[in-house]
Amino acid sequence: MKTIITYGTFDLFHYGHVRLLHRLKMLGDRLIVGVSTDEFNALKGKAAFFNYQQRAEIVAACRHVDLVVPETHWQQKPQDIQRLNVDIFGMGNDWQGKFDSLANLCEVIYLDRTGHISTTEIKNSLSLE
Ligand code: C2G
Repeated sequence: MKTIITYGTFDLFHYGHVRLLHRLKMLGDRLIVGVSTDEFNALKGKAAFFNYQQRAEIVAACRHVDLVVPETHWQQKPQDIQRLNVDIFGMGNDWQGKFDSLANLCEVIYLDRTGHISTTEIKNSLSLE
């Protein structure tokens, strides 16, 4: 059983998120997603439209996702990797290199972001209407 983990806010869930989760799931058998809590988002300087419960519900409904866990702080990743027997940690490449320190615990990979879509772009285009 090969387990992959990724983390994020996943606000206004869109096809860029789906394509990342789909590609990650194709690398193994079980995909776990750490969804950032509202408190952690505040630490990241992000204000999500949907709250944690709503975002977690949406991500959990994605057919590529097997388990959702809360992401409450930056330093939880090593414990999650060990506790959940993770084989691969994956993120979009806007995070390229940022989590290489986890390579002593599992494989670390960065996948290309999907172009021309982001939560910020969605919000901006809606505010122009
Ligand atoms: N993503 C993507 N393509 C996009 C938009 C996002 O591949 N067009 C990926 C990002 O690279 C990230 C994931 O989708 O890996 C979630 O993106 P965000 O919700 O913006 O997450 P972020 O704020 O980057 O939080 O500890 C890690 C952080 O919680 C990541």
